[in-house]
Amino acid sequence: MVEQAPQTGSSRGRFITFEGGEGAGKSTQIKLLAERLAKAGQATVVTREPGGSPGAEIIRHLLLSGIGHLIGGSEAEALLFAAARDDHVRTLIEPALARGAWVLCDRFYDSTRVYQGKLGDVSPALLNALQDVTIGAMKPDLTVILDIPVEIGLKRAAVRRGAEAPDRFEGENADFHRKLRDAYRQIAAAEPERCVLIDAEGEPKLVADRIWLTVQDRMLGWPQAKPPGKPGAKGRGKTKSKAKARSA
Ligand code: Z5A
Repeated sequence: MVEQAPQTGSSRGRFITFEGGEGAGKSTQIKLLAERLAKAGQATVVTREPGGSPGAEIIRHLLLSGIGHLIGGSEAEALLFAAARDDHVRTLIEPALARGAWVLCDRFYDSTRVYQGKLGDVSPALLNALQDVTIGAMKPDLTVILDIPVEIGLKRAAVRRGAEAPDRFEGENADFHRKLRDAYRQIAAAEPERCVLIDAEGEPKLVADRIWLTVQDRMLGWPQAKPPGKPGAKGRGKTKSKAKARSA
């Protein structure tokens, strides 16, 4: 966890989650958004799942080693992810939001829905029950889904990994990653109020500009300039602000 700026104000903070397939650039983009929010005077907490709190980081080691899957398949994994999330939400996310910080989280429950649900065949009933217990009504204010062709994402991840062995999830084949991408696109289409699908191809700064426009429009209530990466589209991106006040 990294706290980027001193706390200001007393209202409840904003909760943004980042999702996407392998190598989509979530960590890179969270860092860039945290820097921009800090410059805008917002206190931000950067965190991740699985992990983010001391207890959840211990469970992270088990999960990435593949032991959860080995003992009980996707259901056991879903239970372990839920245990980690429960600790993370209670000890880190809720307190940070309560003191008015923005929380930027690398993966959250959409990852469970996609990896353990869509790809692991864990039943919606179990997933819903786990979601009720771990997060209740505390849904993210915004979920940024980074969308990238599978081959590009896998190439990026391989470069970053270097000589290290792939973990339990990185070791899956290209077909798995294609289904993953489809599943995330379906979530984005089904929940447009909460989710935004962002084209994650291009230089990190360009992708960061795309995300920043959405954050300004949906959460800061600032008018948009022009959508980056679309020369000649000046002014087309102007929309009425959808900024919503989050109850304290
Ligand atoms: N999982 C699950 O199954 N169920 C759950 O409920 C949860 C998680 C919460 C956690 O892996 C695994 O747990 C995850 C799903 C599962 N498995 N997978 N795969 P993790 O935390 O170790 O890693 P990750 O979340 O998958 O992250 P990632 O995909 O490996 O990386 P990323 O954060 O999306 O990307 P990055 O680190 O920012 O960038 C990757 C490389 O690309 C790096 O070298 C960057 O410098 C480079 N990069 C980034 N952006 C760009 C651009 N724009 N151009 C060129 N190069 C770039």
